[in-house]
Amino acid sequence: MSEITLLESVTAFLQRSHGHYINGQVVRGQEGKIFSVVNPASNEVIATVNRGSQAEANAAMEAASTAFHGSWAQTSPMERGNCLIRLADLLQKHREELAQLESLCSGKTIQLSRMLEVGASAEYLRYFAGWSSKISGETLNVSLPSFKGEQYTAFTRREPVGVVVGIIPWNFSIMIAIWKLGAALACGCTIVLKPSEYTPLTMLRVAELAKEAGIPDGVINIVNGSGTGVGAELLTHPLCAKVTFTGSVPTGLLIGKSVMENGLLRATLELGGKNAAAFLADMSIEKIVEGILEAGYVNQGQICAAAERFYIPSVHMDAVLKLLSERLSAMKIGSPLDETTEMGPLANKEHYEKILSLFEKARQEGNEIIYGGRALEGKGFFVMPTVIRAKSAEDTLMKEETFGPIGTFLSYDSEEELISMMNATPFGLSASLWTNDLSKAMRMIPRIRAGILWINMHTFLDPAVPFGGMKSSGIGREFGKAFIEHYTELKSVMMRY
Ligand code: TXE
Repeated sequence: MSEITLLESVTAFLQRSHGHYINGQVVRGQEGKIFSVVNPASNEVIATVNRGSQAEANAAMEAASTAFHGSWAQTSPMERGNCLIRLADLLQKHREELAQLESLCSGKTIQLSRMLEVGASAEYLRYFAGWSSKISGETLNVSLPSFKGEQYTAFTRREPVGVVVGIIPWNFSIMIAIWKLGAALACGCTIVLKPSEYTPLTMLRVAELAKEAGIPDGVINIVNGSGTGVGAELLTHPLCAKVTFTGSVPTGLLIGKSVMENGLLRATLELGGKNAAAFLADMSIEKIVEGILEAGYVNQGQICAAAERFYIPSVHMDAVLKLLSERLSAMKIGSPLDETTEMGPLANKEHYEKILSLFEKARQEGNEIIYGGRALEGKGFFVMPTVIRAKSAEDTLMKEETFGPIGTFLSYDSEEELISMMNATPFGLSASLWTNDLSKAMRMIPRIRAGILWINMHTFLDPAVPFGGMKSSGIGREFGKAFIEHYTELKSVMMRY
């Protein structure tokens, strides 16, 4: 194992006493209320962070509201975009520092942290920056006749919703926060972000870079602490105009209920699922296995759009499971700070315990564990990448989101059977279909219920392509121009003359 050397700036940052970032200032918070950040590769505490309460939630919401009505409202759309571009430049300049911090907190391999948490985040910011100067309403023709010969005209305006609260999960703590922040700021909103209590550090550093990028104080605020504590304070705060959340389905349902009860607040909810990847019989065994590795095992399977249900033609099943097991056994599992590592630990102890209990459940239900299905020895939260052959579509592992490196497999014989199995779930975030027969794919596309459907690819997100769930996988869309609708209010103006 050869680990990269930590930068001095990373070691120094970890040693600081951390809290929040409010109105352009580092805020330590109240004494004695701290929680620990644990490195999941070693199970060691690497930093402590202040637990926010009502006082910090209030201060952040007030700062965001003052900036929304003041400095940010006075910033032209072009300059708003320039701010995001300068922040993108600074993310890239500090790429290694941010990537190392993120890998230490989340167990993500350093290569993925560099590429997605920092590299892709910078690209998302540049994409949103372009939109900031292109958000506008329409001029409309009034349709009804006038009574006395007077004239009418009408137009629409897109106005920013106001202060946005963003609740962030631990799986991509920079990139998902940047999705929310970029969309909000491009539309003229300000934001208060609450990172996951497992990964509270990196956005504190990004907020400092935002100040350096010239983003006015109060436009971006970070409050740390628990979801049910400070998270709930933010959601129910009278100055909150919109909530944007990415995370688990149960928490999403709670948040959805809370925003409705708090005066029909606007909400974007991007929740999990039980995404399907289906391979048609014309694919070679080699191509099927490459597709499965892409769809199910990147970042230890901790990607909301990753596939967890795999449907394989009966004739190919045994050969696919054999080759997949061989590929997984060759995968390098180890320290996230080793550049050659392909798979790191699970992100936190609670998640690790949940995955171990799901292995147990699969055994109890008589599923066949073809490969893996156990923890790896050592202090960190490592498990083996796992291949499970289900008995039926009713098995727990075919129905419940694991969010881990577990592929569960079922075979099928006809396309009708395949489509009905793919759709037999309350969720609908993503799906993929793999075939060389594109006319067959085109006929199947309208029948598959998922917010994003990939053909011959999986988990590839792009800022230009809308992303969000159907059914219980969420409400609203991120990216494309679809995001604008969710961060602005549409105001119609009619005039008689
Ligand atoms: O997620 P939560 P957790 C899945 C994954 C994992 C499980 C639990 O299977 O094992 O969810 O993880 C905040 N009001 N996913 O507990 O609860 C919380 O502080 C306001 C899937 O970490 O969804 C954190 O900032 N906020 C997933 C954020 O919500 C609340 C990504 C996410 O936490 C809150 C992560 C409340 N009442 C986990 N309760 C995906 N699909 O992307 C919690 N939070």
